[in-house]
Amino acid sequence: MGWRCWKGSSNGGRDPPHRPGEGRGRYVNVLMGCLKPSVPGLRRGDEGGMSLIVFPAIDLKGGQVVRLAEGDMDRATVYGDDPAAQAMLFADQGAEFLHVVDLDGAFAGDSVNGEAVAAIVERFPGHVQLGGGIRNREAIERWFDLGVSRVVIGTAALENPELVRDAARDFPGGIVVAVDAREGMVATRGWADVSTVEVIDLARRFEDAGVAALLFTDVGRDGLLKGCNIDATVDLARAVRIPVIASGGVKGLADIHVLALHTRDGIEGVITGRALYDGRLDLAAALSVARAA
Ligand code: AMZ
Repeated sequence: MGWRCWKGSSNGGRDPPHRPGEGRGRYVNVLMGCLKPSVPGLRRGDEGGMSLIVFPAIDLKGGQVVRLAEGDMDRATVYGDDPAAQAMLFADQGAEFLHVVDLDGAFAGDSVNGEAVAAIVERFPGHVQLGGGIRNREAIERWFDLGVSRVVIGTAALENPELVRDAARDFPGGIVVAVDAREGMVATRGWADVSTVEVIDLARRFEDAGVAALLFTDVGRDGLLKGCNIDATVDLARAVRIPVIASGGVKGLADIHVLALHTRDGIEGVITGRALYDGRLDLAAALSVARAA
């Protein structure tokens, strides 16, 4: 099999995404620990895994590491031109998981920063979660083949839900659905389009599909350091049985701390970008707070 998400081999067949032996046990444990109490036989915390996953973010635009404000490509701050080096910096600070977005890809509907993604996957010793422009089966399989651990699907989740359902069935643990919200409504195509579908409705469509997680981003806060929209994130997590990853607006350690207190509600992780790059949030401290809660 060419794919490399973590379902499929040991313990009922899960095997590592791409680096044999590295981190796989922890990731599987974390994921198992994130299943909510309503899932029979697998109660969160049974394995002792209550940590919030902190995903440092690397957003790619034109091969560079950037942060946008509210997803606007014209409001990009460039933080570097060596994405793989940035990934290694995060690894050096203790990151085991990375969230990578191909921003050009999200707008174009196909991979644009593939070379940079490949370089990151090649050098980052942990697990890479990738989104942006992944809209068909071929793209999904290509990224798993390359060593990506989880793929994030946003636009296609709204426009082609069968793609997500089939992939979630075939690559258990490997598919994350992005629910990007502009004032509660689902935004797609680089957040340039806003649909008439409410976030919660989109989330519920995948309730029984076997997706690994929902990635909830409050677009109106993204890159603005306003603080994460904890209430909306927790509401979503409580409304579905799928683990939820919080994103958008994280400004400091307090966000991490509060989200970590909500792991029992189904919050699996948090994505943070600008706060790290601007030096407002220390990654090692965030990882430590996330583990301690
Ligand atoms: O910042 C943006 N304009 C943006 C962004 N960060 N647009 C899309 N995305 C991210 C989503 C998700 O992770 O949060 O890209 C992914 C979805 O891409 P797609 O191509 O599947 O809709």
